[in-house]
Amino acid sequence: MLRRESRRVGSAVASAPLHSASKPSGSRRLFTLSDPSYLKTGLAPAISSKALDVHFNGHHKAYLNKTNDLVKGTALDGKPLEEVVLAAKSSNNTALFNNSAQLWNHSFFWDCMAPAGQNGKPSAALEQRIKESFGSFDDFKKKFTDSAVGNFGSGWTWLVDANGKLEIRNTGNADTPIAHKIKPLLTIDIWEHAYYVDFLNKRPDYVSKWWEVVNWNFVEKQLSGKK
Ligand code: MN3
Repeated sequence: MLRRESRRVGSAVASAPLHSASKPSGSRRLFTLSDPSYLKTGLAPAISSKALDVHFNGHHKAYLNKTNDLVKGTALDGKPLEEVVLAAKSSNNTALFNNSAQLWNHSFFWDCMAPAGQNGKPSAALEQRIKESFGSFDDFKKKFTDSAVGNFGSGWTWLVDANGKLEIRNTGNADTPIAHKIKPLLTIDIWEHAYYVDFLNKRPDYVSKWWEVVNWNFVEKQLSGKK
């Protein structure tokens, strides 16, 4: 979850999602992050605590700090993160887009996961939606996996709600569905930094294990619009 300074930032299992942004309440209006609830333990078998520490405290916080530096004193200071991402894109501010989008993407990504076995599988209602779009849940998993494994270079693979139809999309580098006004439901980070600590160059192994820690409750909440 992202909030401006002076507001507590929730965890991945708190009622408010990690990636939601709040308007500032104080005179200083920095984005802040709270630790994912599973930061200390990691997310076996997909992400060790060491890998998560590097990813969250190293990469994600670097995007946070850079975004705060870039918006400080500008017209975007104090705006919700989604607005910052869209404004950076429309003004071709590449540095701000890359950092703010990565800030958003990572917070969403942490929300998309929970310790293995906590959720297990999608609810019947969500599975039905997946079947309508992909034929079966297994077909969906295979298509999503193939997209993630085949996403060339650094980027993200997403399940999105594109005008009521569930689709799988790949984005490159920092690009994000919210920059295209498309609603993300689920994502996996396939930048090498997301899996190299645990799996070296074996992205397929990482993607395979990742399915065991998907937070289907969160995905369903995105689809229904409930927080
Ligand atoms: Mn990452």
